[in-house]
Amino acid sequence: MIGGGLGGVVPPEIARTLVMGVVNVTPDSFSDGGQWYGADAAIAHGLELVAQGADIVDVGGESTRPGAQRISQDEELRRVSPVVTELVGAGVPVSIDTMRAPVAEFALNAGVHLVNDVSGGLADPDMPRLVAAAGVCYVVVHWRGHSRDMYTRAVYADVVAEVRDELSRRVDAVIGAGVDPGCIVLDPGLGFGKRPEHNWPLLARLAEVAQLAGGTFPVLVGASRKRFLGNLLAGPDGTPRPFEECDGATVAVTALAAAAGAWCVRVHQVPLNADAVRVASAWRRAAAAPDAAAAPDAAAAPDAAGPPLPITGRP
Ligand code: PMM
Repeated sequence: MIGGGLGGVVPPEIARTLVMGVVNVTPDSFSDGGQWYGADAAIAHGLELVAQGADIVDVGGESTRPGAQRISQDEELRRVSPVVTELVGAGVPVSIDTMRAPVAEFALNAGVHLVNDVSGGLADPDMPRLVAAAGVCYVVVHWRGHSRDMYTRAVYADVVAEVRDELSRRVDAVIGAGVDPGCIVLDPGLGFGKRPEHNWPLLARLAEVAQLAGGTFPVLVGASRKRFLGNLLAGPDGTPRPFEECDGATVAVTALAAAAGAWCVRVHQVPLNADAVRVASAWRRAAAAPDAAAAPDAAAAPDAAGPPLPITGRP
């Protein structure tokens, strides 16, 4: 199937990169910590993101910013449960951003459509079985350990080869736990145990990240407002650009990732990124069949450049 998929929640005729809007119900996330900390503010923000063009809303209660300490499971549940319940009840396609199976279980019972696990199933070994039983999509993120000391593990001789290899092992493990291969989405885990010099090659070689021994998988890109963008745009004295002034860079990454065939981009600021994926979609269609380019989000384009990355959802 071409298009968003997600069990039919995102209309299958959408043949472009999906936009996942972020709702961090946390006091301390990197770029929006504290902004949507209260349930009412978080719910209103989720609805606003959908109105702005988000296809999915990603709700998370635990910050994974570099150096972050873990919170308790009860606290995570307290933060996310009203937000997930309300947004699902309002008909919003929701993904739960958690490393904990009990939190994912609550969200699945509430009706979320996607589990986004930044540890790729490593933080909680019960997660893959739970996702398998629910039959939902599973975002398997490349991860080497918790945020409190993740930079100590940011050591790579060949980052693309190592991330692919480690993702392959996670994919084998989650399939072994019963997850349908057609429900797996890969994520290179930008910034998770990676420094700027590791993030850029992963972005530039997304098609290789997508192609593992077990097959070619949809890829999610989470570059939005991350520190490596601020570093790229640092001032003459080397001071990183503040995250709130990195939305232009995020949109540029979105356009390039979408043109390369990314399945989804996870972003904090939706409107401009939603525009960017439409631009990339027209670009891809024009490259494939010039006369088809004007049709909005119509037929899927074969890949404009490089090896194919599928824009496919849950079968
Ligand atoms: N990054 C963050 C949180 N969740 N999920 C996925 N799949 N990929 C990511 O890159 C990712 C994520 C951290 O970002 P934030 O705290 O600034 O929202």
